[in-house]
Amino acid sequence: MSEYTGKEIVVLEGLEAVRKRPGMYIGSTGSRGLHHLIWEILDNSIDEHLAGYCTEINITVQKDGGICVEDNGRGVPIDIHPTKKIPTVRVVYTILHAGGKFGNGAYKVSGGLHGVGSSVVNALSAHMIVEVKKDGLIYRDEYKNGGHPTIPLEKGLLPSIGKCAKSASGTKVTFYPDDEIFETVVFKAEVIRKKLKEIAFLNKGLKLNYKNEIDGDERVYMEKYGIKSFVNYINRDASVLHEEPVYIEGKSGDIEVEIAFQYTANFSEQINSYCNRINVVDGGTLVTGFKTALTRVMNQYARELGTLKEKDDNFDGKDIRNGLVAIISIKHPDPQFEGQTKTKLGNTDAKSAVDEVFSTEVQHYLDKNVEILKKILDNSLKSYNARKASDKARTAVLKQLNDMDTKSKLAACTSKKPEECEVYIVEGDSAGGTVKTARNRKTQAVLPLRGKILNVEKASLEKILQNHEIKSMIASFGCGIGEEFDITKLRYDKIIILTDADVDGAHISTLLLTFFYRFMPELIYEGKIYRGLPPLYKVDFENKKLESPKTGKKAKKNTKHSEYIFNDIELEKFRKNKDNKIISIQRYKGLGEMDAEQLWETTLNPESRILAQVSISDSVEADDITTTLMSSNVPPRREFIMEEAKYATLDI
Ligand code: TSJ
Repeated sequence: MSEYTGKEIVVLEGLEAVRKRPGMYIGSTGSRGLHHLIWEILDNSIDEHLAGYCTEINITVQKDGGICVEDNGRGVPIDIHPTKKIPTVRVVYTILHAGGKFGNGAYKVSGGLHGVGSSVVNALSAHMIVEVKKDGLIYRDEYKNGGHPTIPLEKGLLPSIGKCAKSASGTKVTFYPDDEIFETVVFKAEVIRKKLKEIAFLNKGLKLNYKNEIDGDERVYMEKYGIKSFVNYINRDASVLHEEPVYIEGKSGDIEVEIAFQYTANFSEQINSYCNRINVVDGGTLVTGFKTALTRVMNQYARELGTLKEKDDNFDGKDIRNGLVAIISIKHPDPQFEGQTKTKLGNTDAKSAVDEVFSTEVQHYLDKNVEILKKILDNSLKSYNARKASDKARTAVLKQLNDMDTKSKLAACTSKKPEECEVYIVEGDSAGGTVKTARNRKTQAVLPLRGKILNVEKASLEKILQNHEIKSMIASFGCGIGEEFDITKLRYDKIIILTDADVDGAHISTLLLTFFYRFMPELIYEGKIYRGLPPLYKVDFENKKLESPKTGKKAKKNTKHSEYIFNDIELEKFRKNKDNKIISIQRYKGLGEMDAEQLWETTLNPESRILAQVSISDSVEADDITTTLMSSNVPPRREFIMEEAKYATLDI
């Protein structure tokens, strides 16, 4: 113990500061902060990989609550630190801001703590052990209660605790988060797995061996094709214009550039960018370089191949990025992160490096893969034409809309108070007719649609705006579309889609929802869209236990009842109920089979109908990627969710 000098006490005061204000260093002392500890330790091994010395990392969630990270890099230096006069490894662990300041010219991951992570983790751990393998020997250092070393030094050096193969080297860290600091010290397997998947995508060829001793799970994360696989993963459910993502790599000066991209049939664009494996959420120079180069190269090709004629304007960048999914990953020796949240890359040399590498390499690639080039140009041309047509079409259509009311088949309601009005959009003229008879004329309007409605994902804007059904809807709602949309002008409190309960009906309602989502998304966000749920069955039955509809008393003998049933599960439950003696089951094939009275009772009457409100939710998959990976520049996968407002079947 005599070896501990006054200096070390000052050192530990540094770590004490971390323990006093943990939030300042790791964001929070909740679950998020807890997991941050692992990322901080892992970052060191990933740095070692980036420096070219580490190919494999083992990550173990231990039964005793510890986390063990072990790499096969060079091993943290154990020699005496030139100024601190203690082993470098102990400097790394006990001196705040000491991390990453040794070594030479390697790419530094500046994920949050700029290399100070290891001492912060130590400060917030009840117990931490580090083992270094180097030159045939194993060294061990150990700390307790927030960074207090327990192992006495010998002549300023760590004693070796054993031998290993001469060729072996690496660093192994085991730490136990301090439960006096953290609100929870329980690690979540799924959070760790997601992070490892992200790391694997961004570090092509790096092998991550994950082992969870608590649930017995063991996995290997390794992506041989790196960001190319990442693009495949993002597009796993999308319809793609070319099977293989395009992959480009190259170097400009000391900046390394890697880009993978693939076109989908979607109308959105998604560009994720990373600098030194850190997600640059707000893009910056590396994204600008990519966009500039892509636009220039594609316009050049479009002229050469005659996709654009002499009289035509150039493609807009947006035309070319329609449907694009791209990952840009660069390595930069001195990244400058800008903006309030430090999530935008500022280095101008990153822009020129990406531009240079991308434009050169993508041309090599596309010259050899002309069929992909043609698909991209064709896709850009569609967007270009739609854009040109839409400016004209939009003005023309909006002018027409004013006198549409009379021409459309809308059966308006008499009330003009939006808060009490609703409009039923009904599949087919005949069902529409019945709804018109059955409805409450004061508050319920009806808009019958003929046949299938246009798929707005597949049609040009010009075509969409000429479509009669779509024009009818725009005119009836009264709130415009797109940029001119104004929800305060909406004439109805509820827009209710009513289709047959069959495959065609489901298809029509999906097409309608897609139209709303693309052109009037606020209607969905504001909860204005509903689906009416017509019953599937009407069951006539007897049941002694039920009260008599007339007297309200329990019936002495079997009493006849009718019940509408809205789905097969309900029907099954009904059948299993031994008290029910079923007389007959009528299956409704469509709305048209009900008479006006039945339709009112089951589907229109606000007192007894069942509505499902449509909302939009991010669909989260069990093994999907974390928020860091799919961060704010990435539109999450969206899906329509119907929430049934009322489940009960109704007794009549
Ligand atoms: F820092 C730490 F303790 F958190 C930690 C560091 C944890 C883990 C799991 C691994 C590491 C780590 C550090 N792995 N590999 C390294 N490499 C170095 O620190 C190192 C080794 C040699 C040289 C050199 O210039 O010779 C330079 C460095 C940065």
